[in-house]
Amino acid sequence: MIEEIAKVIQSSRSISVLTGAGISVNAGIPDFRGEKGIYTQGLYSESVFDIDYFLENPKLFYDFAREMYPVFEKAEPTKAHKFLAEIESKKPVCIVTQNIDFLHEKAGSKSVIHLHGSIEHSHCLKCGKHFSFEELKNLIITNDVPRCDRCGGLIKPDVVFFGEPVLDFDKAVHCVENSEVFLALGTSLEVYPANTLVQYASGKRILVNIRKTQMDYYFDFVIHEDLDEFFERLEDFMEVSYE
Ligand code: CNA
Repeated sequence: MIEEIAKVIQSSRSISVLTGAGISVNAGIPDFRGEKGIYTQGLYSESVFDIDYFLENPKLFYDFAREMYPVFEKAEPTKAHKFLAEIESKKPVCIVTQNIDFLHEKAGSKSVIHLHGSIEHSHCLKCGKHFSFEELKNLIITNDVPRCDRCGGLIKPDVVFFGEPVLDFDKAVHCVENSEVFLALGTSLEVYPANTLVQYASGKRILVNIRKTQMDYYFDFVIHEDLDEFFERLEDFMEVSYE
């Protein structure tokens, strides 16, 4: 099957990709629902990422952020991230990511839609003042809940919490509808509306996820494997190296 996938990717004129937390697990960032995921291990509950809960009790989210920001900062792109960046230098590739890290950009990808926002920026909910990743990271080291130095308002990272609308969904649909191949990588396909993008794909659909998902049957090719191992193997069937 992998030989066929290599051919499909190689001969396509354009590719769209939906990535999920699984693509960053080998970079040291835990996912939600995987084997060692944040939910699976019971480390944090879904309410940490719920907007109503955050507005009432932001401390819980910031306890999580205090632990995770240094991990996000240190993380380096995986083989899978690098593969996608490299292939974009050869043909149009648009990435729709559910991830809030910036590993696609760190790997060199240019066309990235962050459906769920990113932790790169934050802003004050009262006066709108902008804070960089670095500024917020420093603020959360010394404060339980970081407050705006201009007006005292609550600062919120520009990530989409449960209960908030996703960003750029129209752009994501356009990108998926207009590509010849659709890849879904490292996602449980349980989060709406990102999981509905599968249905917009008109060309070949390829899923690589270490575990079975509830949407496997939508795909022409399904591989249950670690992503980096998959791309390592795929490379043997492609004409170029993606290191
Ligand atoms: P998810 O529901 O946690 O699913 C991740 C999937 O990846 C699971 O099915 C795993 O089995 C699979 N997986 C884990 N490791 C690998 C691997 N090495 N190779 C292949 N597959 C693997 O995450 P989704 O992205 O589907 O759900 C969307 C949520 C997760 C979004 O709201 C994200 O913001 C959120 N999230 C993002 C990050 C990040 O930015 N890196 C981290 C954790 C959660």
